Amino acid sequence: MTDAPNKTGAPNIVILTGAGISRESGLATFRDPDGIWQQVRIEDVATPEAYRRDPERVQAFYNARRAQLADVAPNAAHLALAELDRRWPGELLLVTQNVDDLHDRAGSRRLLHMHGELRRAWCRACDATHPWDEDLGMATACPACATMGRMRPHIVWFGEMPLHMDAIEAALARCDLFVSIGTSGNVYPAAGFVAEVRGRAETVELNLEPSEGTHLVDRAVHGPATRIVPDFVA
Ligand code: BJW
Repeated sequence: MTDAPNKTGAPNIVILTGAGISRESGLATFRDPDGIWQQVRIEDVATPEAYRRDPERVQAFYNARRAQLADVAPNAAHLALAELDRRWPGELLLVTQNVDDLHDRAGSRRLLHMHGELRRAWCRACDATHPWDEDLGMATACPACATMGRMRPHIVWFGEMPLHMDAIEAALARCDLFVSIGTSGNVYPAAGFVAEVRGRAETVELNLEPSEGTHLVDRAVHGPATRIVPDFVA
């Protein structure tokens, strides 16, 4: 680890998580052989064009994924990161690509969801976002402006700008340790974070298997997240 610039003396940490961290909780990843993109095509459910073409199909896909959250719970990897957040005296930012709420439920507080959240909805009429646990559909009215049929999942689809990028970039610029967990490194801009910090921060990958970014990191540990994440933060 490099010397830390903040006044606590503890290194500044940025942790990036992906779908692999939630797999042992029972949520499918995207690109594994049993992944979501083996069941549905990205072009049918995860682009603004898909939503314009067939909003009901897209809403149904996300309604089912939102409902699934009731049947899953944070695992040992989510809990270990929440414990690290509680005890780490320096700067720490957990950036998740995941739209599930397992980091939130585990207790992580210094957390940003860069691809949105299943449990929020966004009104395209008035631009407000709201906590959301129910199904969304064309008959859903916005609680703020009452417009019907303009509420969509608060999810970042392909071609849309990920959320919180200014805060993420600022944390990456200050970080001394970057840890990537459970992500294949296929989707940008998240896949580019490791290249951005390497050379000035220690970089670590924790993943079931080598990812697209393994050749860029200082250290890689491969295995299931529920084992290797608690070991790493202990
Ligand atoms: C385990 C494990 C266990 C399993 N333990 N590990 C070229 C052409 C076209 C576009 C682009 C291009 N180059 C770049 C782009 C942009 C595009 C992009 O990256 N495309 C690539 C496919 C090339 N990106 C975007 O469009 C983004 N926006 C953007 O760039 O805006 C800038 C901009 C916009 C407009 C104008 C100008 C600039 C937006 C990306 C949105 C991604 N959205 C999704 C779906 C929505 C959410 C949802 O439905 O849930 O987000 S895609 C999907 O992939 C999801 C994920 O967050 C994301 C990343 O996946 P993740 O988490 O890495 O999962 P997997 O399955 O890939 O990997 C899991 C890993 O876990 C594996 O490695 C396993 O081994 C491992 N694992 N079990 C530990 N137990």
